[in-house]
Amino acid sequence: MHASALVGLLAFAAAASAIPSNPQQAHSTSSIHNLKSKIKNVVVLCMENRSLDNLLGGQTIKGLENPINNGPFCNPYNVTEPSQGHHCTEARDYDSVTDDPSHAVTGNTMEFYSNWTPDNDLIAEGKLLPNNKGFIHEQIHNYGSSANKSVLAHQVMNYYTEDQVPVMTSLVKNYLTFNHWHSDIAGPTCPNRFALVAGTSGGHGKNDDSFGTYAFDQRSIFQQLGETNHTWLNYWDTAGGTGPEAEWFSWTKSSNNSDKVVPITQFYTDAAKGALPEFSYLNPSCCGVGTTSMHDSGLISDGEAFIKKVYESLRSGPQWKETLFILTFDETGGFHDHVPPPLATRPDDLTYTEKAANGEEYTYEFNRLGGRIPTLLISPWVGQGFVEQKGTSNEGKTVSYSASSLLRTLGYLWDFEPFTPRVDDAASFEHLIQSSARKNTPATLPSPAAF
Ligand SMILES: *[C@@H]1O[C@H](CO)[C@@H](O)[C@H](O)[C@H]1NC(C)=O
Ligand SMILES: *[C@@H]1O[C@H](CO)[C@@H](O)[C@H](O)[C@H]1NC(C)=O
Ligand SMILES: *[C@@H]1O[C@H](CO)[C@@H](O)[C@H](O)[C@H]1NC(C)=O
Ligand SMILES: *[C@@H]1O[C@H](CO)[C@@H](O)[C@H](O)[C@H]1NC(C)=O
Ligand SMILES: *[C@H]1O[C@H](CO)[C@@H](O)[C@H](O)[C@H]1NC(C)=O
Repeated sequence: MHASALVGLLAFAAAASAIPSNPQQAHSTSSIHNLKSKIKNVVVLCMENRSLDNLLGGQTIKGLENPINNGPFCNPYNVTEPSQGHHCTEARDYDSVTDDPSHAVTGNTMEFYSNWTPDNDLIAEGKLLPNNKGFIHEQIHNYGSSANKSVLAHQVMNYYTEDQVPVMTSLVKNYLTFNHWHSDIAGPTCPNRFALVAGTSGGHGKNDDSFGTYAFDQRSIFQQLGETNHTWLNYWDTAGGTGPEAEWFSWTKSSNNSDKVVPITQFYTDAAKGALPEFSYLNPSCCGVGTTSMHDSGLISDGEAFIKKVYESLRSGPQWKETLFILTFDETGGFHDHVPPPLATRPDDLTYTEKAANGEEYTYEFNRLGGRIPTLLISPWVGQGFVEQKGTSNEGKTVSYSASSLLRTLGYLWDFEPFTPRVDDAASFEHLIQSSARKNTPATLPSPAAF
């Protein structure tokens, strides 16, 4: 065993509040075999725009690094003028925030580096590290002329308490939560959703007009499964707002698979009948009052109601005992998280350039991840109340998980090679599947709390 793998294993054992009965090694023949023998259906639900410290900041479970366990964490109002005051993470957040924090590439860059246009060479050499101190500054820059600065600081720094998000709290206590899962792209929604299903955003750094038009010729998980006779459906909320990702790829249209994009109402009936495909990809609705993604101006409690409905449909359906439900988010939405995003392997040689708020051009080289996002594994085959720390790359390096970890792991389940170098170097998580099924998974989740 590699020394680094041993260290990883020790850290893993020390951090765990409940150790799974078979803590196997990632990327090993035995863990892959175990995954393939237990899991027949994978369900992925990608919600919108919440950081780990924001949504799970009040979860008291051991091993989760967040404001209630390790904070408070503070940001200045102004990164160059500390005398203008600061705000530290506090319990209790809003059910809905109307001043949508920036999650553009350069907005994210300010949030992480206190600078819209940092020196990329220093970043790549590891000489310039992010400190996650620019969240309030960016919010005040965008909204400070018309809004109360103290309110703006609360919006990006505060966190949800366990009783504000009872559905998430129950899932954290009953299933497996990643402590170090980052979005793949330090930018907004669509590039992150692209990377989640294709291992790259194809050089896209903003939600441009090419999304939704079958424009991309990158290989997606949909094409991969379709060409190898695995079944899939992209269930989407026809109210719209996110995805449906399958409609972003030229293959879906040219291979006549557009009919695999179906309304989310069919998900509930398929789950009840035991007719879910091997891969179900779910799109919540976005953005605004009455939508389900948790994207701000939509209610957190409406997002919780949606997650509860998806969970209970799976839990009461005949396929539950072979199902792995992965609940994740696209990106942090500009909400504070205190863990600096690490560097990561570039997926390809593409770059993305945009004009920053200081008037300068900034080029993002896709060589670093975005902030931490909540990601949970939900299945009778995962540990109860388990917090996973960092993972292991195929070469035995200890690395943070990211959206690419999904494709790395699905490649083991359904026999395909990593789509990009980023996916190749990602930590997989098939070793978190246990060898025996739990019998104590809750049939229902608590009701969401509107506030
Ligand atoms: C920060 O302070 C500087 C210097 O006073 C000022 O020019 C800048 O506009 C301030 N930025 C924000 C976001 O308040
Ligand atoms: C801003 O909001 C805070 C509450 O967070 C309040 O105490 C303060 O009076 C407000 N300031 C102004 C100028 O309205
Ligand atoms: C998929 O199924 C088709 C039709 O039955 C068959 O011709 C093809 O060889 C199969 N492909 C794979 C990769 O199994
Ligand atoms: C897709 O459907 C069209 C129209 O029915 C047909 O002409 C074409 O051959 C189909 N393509 C594939 C890849 O099956
Ligand atoms: C969140 O999602 C919206 C809608 O897709 C998108 O416009 C935005 O860039 C994302 N990020 C934030 C911080 O809202």
